[in-house]
Amino acid sequence: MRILVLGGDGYLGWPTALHLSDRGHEVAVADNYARRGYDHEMGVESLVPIEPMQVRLDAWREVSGKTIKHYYGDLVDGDFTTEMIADFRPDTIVHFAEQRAAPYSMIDRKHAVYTQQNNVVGNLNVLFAIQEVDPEIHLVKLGTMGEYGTPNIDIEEGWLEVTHNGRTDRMLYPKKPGSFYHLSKVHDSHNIEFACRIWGLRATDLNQGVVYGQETPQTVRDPRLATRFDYDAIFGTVLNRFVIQAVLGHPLTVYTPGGQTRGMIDIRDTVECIRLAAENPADRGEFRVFNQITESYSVGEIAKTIANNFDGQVEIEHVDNPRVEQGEHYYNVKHTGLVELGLEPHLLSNTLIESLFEVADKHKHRVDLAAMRPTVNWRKASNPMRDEK
Ligand code: NAD
Ligand code: USQ
Repeated sequence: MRILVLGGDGYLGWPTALHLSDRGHEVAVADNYARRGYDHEMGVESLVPIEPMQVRLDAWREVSGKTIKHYYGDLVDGDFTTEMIADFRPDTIVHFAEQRAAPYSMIDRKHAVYTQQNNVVGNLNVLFAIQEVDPEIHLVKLGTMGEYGTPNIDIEEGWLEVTHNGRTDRMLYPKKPGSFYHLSKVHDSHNIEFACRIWGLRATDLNQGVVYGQETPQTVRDPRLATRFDYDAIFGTVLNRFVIQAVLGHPLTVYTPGGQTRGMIDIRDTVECIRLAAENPADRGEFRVFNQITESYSVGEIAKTIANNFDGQVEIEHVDNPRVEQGEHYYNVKHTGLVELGLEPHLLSNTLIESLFEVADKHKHRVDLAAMRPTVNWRKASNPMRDEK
C-alpha cells in the first residue's frame, strides 16, 4: 500500500513510518516540525536525542535499503495538504499531526486557541483533500481515550445503542473530555463521522490510551533512528515520566489522589495497531472506532509497579493535582476490535520496564530537573497579557 504518515517526525509517527516501511509499504512522512518548536518554547528537550528528518531518512535507507518520501508543510494550509495528497496519491493516510499535550492546551487562551485551530482545521483540511483527490483513501486518525472521560458506565468502541422513551438508535458514544486538547479530538471525531456520512469517506478513529515505551524493533537498528522520550510535566506521559524519575532519584509525582485510571498501550503495539487498521480498511461510508489500549491502570498502581521494579530507593510523592479530573471512578473499556484484527498485545512487563530504565540511565545527564514539576493549573488559565497589567 501507499501510506502517508502525517506527523511523521513525532514520538509515534516516526516509529510507525519505519514499521510500515519495514513491512514493505510505500511510505511518505509529512510534518511542519511544530513539536520541535514547542521544545524551544518550553525550554525542554527529548531525553533521548533525536536527529533531523534528513538524517533519519538517510539512516533508514542505509540500514533497510528502503526510501521514505518526505513532505514539509502545515496541515492548516489547505492548499499544501491537498497538493501533497494529490502528489503522493496514498491508499491510506495515517493522521498523527496534532498538538497532543493536555497541559499545553490549558496554559492560557493563546495555547487553547492554537491547539483547537491546529487540530480541528488541520483535520478538516485532510477530510476535504480526501474528498477532492480520491474518496477511496482510508483515513486512519489518532483520537484519544480521553475523549470519553471517565463515565460511570462501560465505554464502548465509539458507538452506543440508546433506548429512550421506547425507541432505539445507534449513536456516537457521549463524550466528557478533560482538557481543551482532548476536546479538539472530540471535534475531530464528529467532523470525520459527518464526512463519512455525507461524502461516503472511509475512516478509522483510533481512541488511543496513554503510550509508554521508547524502542521498537526498527528504531533500535541505529541510534540515528531513535524516537523522542519526553519527561517534562507538559509533554511527558505518566509511565515514561515515572521511569525517568525513578532513575534520577526524583520522587514519583503522583497527582492526588492517584486513583485516576487510564487505558495504556506499549509503543510497539501502537505501531502494530496502525498497520492492522491500514491493512484492513473501513468500508466506504463507515466511521469505524477502535479503543486502542491493552490494559488499564490507576496512576497509583503505575507508580507502585515502577517503584517495585527499580533496583534502589524510590519515593512516591502525592502532589496536589494541577488538573480537574475524577480521582476515584468506574473504568471499564471495551477494546476487542484490534485484537479481532490480529493484535497480540505486549502487556506491561518487568522486562520492558527494565529496558526503559536502561534507556533513561544512558541519557540521564540530559535531564533538566526544573521541568519535572507541573506548572499548568487547570483551575486558573493564566493570561500573560492580563497578568502583566
Ligand atoms: P508528537 O507531538 O510527538 O507528534 C505529532 C507530530 O505532528 C509532531 O511531529 C508535530 O510537529 C506534527 N504536527 C503537529 N501539528 C501539525 C500540523 N498542523 N501540520 C503538520 N504537522 C503537524 O505526538 P505523539 O505523541 O507522536 O502523538 C501522535 C498522535 O497520537 C497525536 O494526534 C496524539 O493526540 C495521539 N495520541 C498520543 C498519545 C501518547 O501517549 N503520545 C496517546 C494517545 C493519542
Ligand atoms: N499524572 C500524574 N503524574 C504525572 C503525570 C501525570 O499523576 O507526573 C496523571 C494525570 O493527572 C492523569 C494521568 O496521569 O490522570 C495521565 O496523564 P498523562 O500526562 O500521562 O496523559 P494525558 O494528559 O491524558 O495525555 C496523554 C497524551 C495525549 C493522549 C492521552 C491519552 O499526551 O496525547 O491523548 O495521553 S488518554 O489519557 O487516554 O486520553
